[in-house]
Amino acid sequence: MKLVMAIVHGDDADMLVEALLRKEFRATKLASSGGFLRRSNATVILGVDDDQVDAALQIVKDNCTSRTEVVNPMPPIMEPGEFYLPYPVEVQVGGATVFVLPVDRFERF
Ligand code: 2BA
Repeated sequence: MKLVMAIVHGDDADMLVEALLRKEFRATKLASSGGFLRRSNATVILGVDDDQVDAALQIVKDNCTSRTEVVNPMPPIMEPGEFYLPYPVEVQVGGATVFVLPVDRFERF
């Protein structure tokens, strides 16, 4: 068994979970936020049999879209009289960042 952890855009998470459930995967959606952008995203975790990992990843791929986000960089520490004109920077956020981990043991009580 494997644990698939997919960090996805918040706007894609519900559709992804629905698509997974339609194919009879079990999934949990956790609220999370990215360390770099500090914006909320979602982490979808699912325990799957080894031979179902590729099918699960395909559903993630089909339901998650990459996006361009605009970030306003933090202004530097300024000396009196210095002038700083902040300009927004574009960052490409992937459709999904996925980790596949081995599961030592799985129980449902
Ligand atoms: P964030 O950390 O908010 O990162 C959002 C996007 O900002 C990243 O998209 C990447 O394009 C850019 N970025 C991140 N760190 C950067 C840096 N140090 N310098 C320049 N640009 C940077 P993705 O790579 O698609 O990541 C989307 C989200 O997936 C991340 O949100 C984070 O929540 C998660 N993530 C990505 N890689 C991860 C990793 N190795 N471990 C844990 N979480 C990860």
